[in-house]
Amino acid sequence: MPKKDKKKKGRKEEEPTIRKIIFCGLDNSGKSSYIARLKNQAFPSSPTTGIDRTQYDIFGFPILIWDFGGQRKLRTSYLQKTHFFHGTDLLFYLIDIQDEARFDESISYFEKLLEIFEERPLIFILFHKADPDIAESRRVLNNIIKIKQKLKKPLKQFEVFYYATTIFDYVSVLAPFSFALSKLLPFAAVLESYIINFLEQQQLSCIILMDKNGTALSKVAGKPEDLTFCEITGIHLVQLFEAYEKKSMSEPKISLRIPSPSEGAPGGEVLFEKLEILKTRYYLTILTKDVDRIASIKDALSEFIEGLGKTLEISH
Ligand SMILES: Nc1nc2c(ncn2[C@@H]2O[C@H](COP(=O)(O)OP(=O)(O)OP(=O)(O)O)[C@@H](O)[C@H]2O)c(=O)[nH]1
Ligand SMILES: [Mg+2]
Repeated sequence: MPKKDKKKKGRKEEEPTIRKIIFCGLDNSGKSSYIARLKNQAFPSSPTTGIDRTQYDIFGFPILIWDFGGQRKLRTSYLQKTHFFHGTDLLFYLIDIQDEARFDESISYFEKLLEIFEERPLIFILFHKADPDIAESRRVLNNIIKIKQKLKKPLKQFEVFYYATTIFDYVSVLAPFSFALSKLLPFAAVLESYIINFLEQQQLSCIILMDKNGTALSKVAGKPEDLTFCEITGIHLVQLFEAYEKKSMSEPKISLRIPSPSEGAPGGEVLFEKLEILKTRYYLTILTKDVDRIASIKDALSEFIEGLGKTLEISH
C-alpha cells in the first residue's frame, strides 16, 4: 500500500513519495510489449532476461515500473529471492488469453507470487492479447470466466481489477494504467474535485487531463459515451502534438467541431490545450455540447489552467 518515504537526516524537505508498480506473468505473455505501448516506445525484440526497471514521472512524482522477465528459470529465482517484491504498491499480472495450454502454469505462478506479499498490493489482472478480432469471441469470453473462477479463492484477500487488453487497441492499454495511477497518486482526489468543479460551472460534457503518452491522469464526464468519445479524440490529438514536438514545429490552436451524427450521440466542440506543469507537457481535452458558449468557456479556461498548475504543484 502507498507509503511515505522516511525523512533523511539533516534534510528539511521530504523525499518525494515513490510508488512501485510491478509487471509479472509467464514469458511471452506480453508484459514488455504492453509497457512499450504505454510509453509509445519500440516493441521489444527479445525476451526480458532479468528485471527491467524504469521510472515514469507524473507531475514530478516518481513511479517505478519493474518488468519481471517471465522465463522459467527467472521465475524460480524470484520465488526464492522474495525481497524483489518488497514495497510493491500495485501488481499487474498478465495472462495470454490465447494460450490456453499455459493457463494452469500461469495461475500456479500467480498463486505462488500472491503468497509472498505481506502488505497487500492492488492487483490488476490483464487478460492480454484479447486482440480486436477475437476480444468478443465466445472462446475468449469463456477463457476469462474460467480463469476468474480459478482465481477467486487465492485472491480473496486482495483488491482486484480485471481488464482485457491488446497492444492493437491503444485505449485498452491506457485504461488500466490510468486507473491504476488514480489509485496511487495522493493528489488524484484533489485534482478530480478541481476538474469536476469546472465541468459543472461551465456545463461541460467531459474533461480529460493526459500526459504526453496519452495516459489519462484525471477524467470526468456526465455520460460514459462522452468519455469514450473524448478519450479517443484526445489520444489522437496528443499523438499529433507530440509528433509536432519531435519535429520542433509549433502546434496549432485546436478547436474541433464534431457534430453528433444523431440525436443524443456524442459530439460537439472539442477544445484541446497543451499545458506545461513542472517543466513537463500535459494535455487537456474538453468537450462541450453547447457550442454557443464556446467563447465564454475559452475565457474561463486560462484561469482554470493556471489553477490546475497550482493545485498540482501544491499537492506534489
Ligand atoms: N497478438 C498479440 N501479440 C502480442 C500482444 N502483446 C504482445 N504480443 C506478442 O507476444 C510476444 C511476447 O511479447 P513480450 O512483450 O516480449 O512478452 P513478455 O511477457 O515481456 O515476455 P518475457 O520478457 O519473456 O517475460 C511478442 O511476439 C509480442 O509481439 C498482443 O496484445 N496481441
Ligand atoms: Mg519481457
